[in-house]
Amino acid sequence: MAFRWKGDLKDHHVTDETLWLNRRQIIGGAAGLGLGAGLAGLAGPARAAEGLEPNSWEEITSYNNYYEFGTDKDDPKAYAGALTTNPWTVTIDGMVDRPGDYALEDILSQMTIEERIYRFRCVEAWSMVVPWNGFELADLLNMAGVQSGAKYVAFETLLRPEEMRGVAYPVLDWPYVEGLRLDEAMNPLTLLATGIYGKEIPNQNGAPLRLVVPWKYGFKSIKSIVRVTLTDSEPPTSWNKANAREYGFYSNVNPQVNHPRWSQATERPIGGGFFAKRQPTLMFNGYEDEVAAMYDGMDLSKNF
Ligand SMILES: Nc1nc2c(c(=O)[nH]1)N[C@H]1C(S)=C(S)[C@@H](COP(=O)(O)O)O[C@H]1N2
Ligand SMILES: [Mo]
Repeated sequence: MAFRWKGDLKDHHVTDETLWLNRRQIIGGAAGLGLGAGLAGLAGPARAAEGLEPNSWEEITSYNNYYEFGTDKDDPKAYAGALTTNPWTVTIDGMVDRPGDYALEDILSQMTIEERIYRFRCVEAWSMVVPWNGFELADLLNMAGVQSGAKYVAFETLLRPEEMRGVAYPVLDWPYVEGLRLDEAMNPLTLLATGIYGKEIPNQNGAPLRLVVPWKYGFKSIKSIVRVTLTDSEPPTSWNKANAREYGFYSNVNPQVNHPRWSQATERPIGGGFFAKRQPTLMFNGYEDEVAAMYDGMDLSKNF
């Protein structure tokens, strides 16, 4: 297998800048939450490359940003266990043919769960490599039937103060909201994750359903999604509302466009220790071949 169940960036810095996407079909259908048993006998990768070494389970699940549970990196692991994720309903509304409140199990029964090993780059200039399990957002949108006038997709995180100790503080304007342009949402890289390392996604990582947009800064990858709305106008996004000068709608990873308060040219790989060698940040986080065409003709320093 190209995939190794080991993550140790101390020994394996990511050097392969070529196409690395490991896209194996794992299993589809309602059994999607019980992924562990499905990992043998996978279909061959549609596109694969060596070189991306996933972080460990421990690293991925104990160094998190999920402000609904607190703003320290270890708060989500400590407090997100309070969140009830079953039953879970996702409302799909706006410009779709089949709006409604969809039970997550009904959604999963129609989706194909795959494994995707993606780079993950936070705007704070740290990074990981995560072996996600999930399905393409495009498949969910096609299930609901996107109407012709729709141009954007808006997402909303659950807001349940009795289970989310962090929302007592007005750090952000709750609920957490995010958005994508429709072509970004339909891009085959854009994933709705339900698992990590073949296990159910932990609460601190956004259970039971979180977005993963690997060429954008991590804050676009909204967690614990309860609403998906198709619209014809650019939706508000939490970090842009909090500080529009620092966080734009697009938030594509770009080593040439610095954050007003720090450089985005390099990043600190998690797992290498605090004094680990920084590594260069890649244009579109290494996914330039797959996504650059969507931004042809756009000034990326203005549309940051
Ligand atoms: N609802 C919600 N989604 C969120 C966040 C958050 O605070 N609340 N933090 C974002 C940020 S800044 C990052 S870097 C990633 C972190 O994902 P991880 O904890 O799985 O690494 O989640 C994103 N999604
Ligand atoms: Mo982030």
